[in-house]
Amino acid sequence: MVNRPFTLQLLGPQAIPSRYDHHITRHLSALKNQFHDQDAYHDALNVADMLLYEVFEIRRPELPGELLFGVTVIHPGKVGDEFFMTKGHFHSVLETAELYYCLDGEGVLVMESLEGDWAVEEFYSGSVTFVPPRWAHRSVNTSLDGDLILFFAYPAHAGHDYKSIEEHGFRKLILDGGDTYEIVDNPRWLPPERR
Ligand code: M6P
Ligand code: ZN
Repeated sequence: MVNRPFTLQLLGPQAIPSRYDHHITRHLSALKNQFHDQDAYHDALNVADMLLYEVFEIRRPELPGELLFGVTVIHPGKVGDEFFMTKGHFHSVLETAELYYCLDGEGVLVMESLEGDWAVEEFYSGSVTFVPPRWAHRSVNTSLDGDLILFFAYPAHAGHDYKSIEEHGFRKLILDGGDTYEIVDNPRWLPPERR
């Protein structure tokens, strides 16, 4: 990799970077056991393995001091009454933070610490959200009208740890409450000391 400064442009309505190294697409099948209405999940999956979100990543060496960054586009939609969302993860290197800059759309970042503390912060065009080290994070598009478009950056050696979220989900679910979204308890979640 050539170690020279560079500039990118975020092009088009989805702010796709003018150059990226990795295009990750996540479909419904990648979020097994995550949506609380499992009947709605399997019904939807029987119709089509829909594209929920995509990540355009600018790759850098996965070394301390480097940054990984890019744009995530979460498409609008629901499974049952639960909005489309990312899988969510802890960082494998727990002592690493992450930064999000919302380019367009409406949504929330659901977070929780290893100790079970939780937070929900709103995304809106121009908002910047800081994820502290040791907090898992999941982005949710709470609008049914358009994409949620997020620029992100985090230390390149952080890595993704999906295991505990795949098993227990997040402590809080984000559901469509009609006029607005609702934050409700996830019945499948277990406090860390009971796992
Ligand atoms: C953010 C970043 C990426 C991540 C993406 C999708 O934009 O945190 O590193 O890959 O969201 O989230 P997930 O990996 O949980 O599917
Ligand atoms: Zn992350």
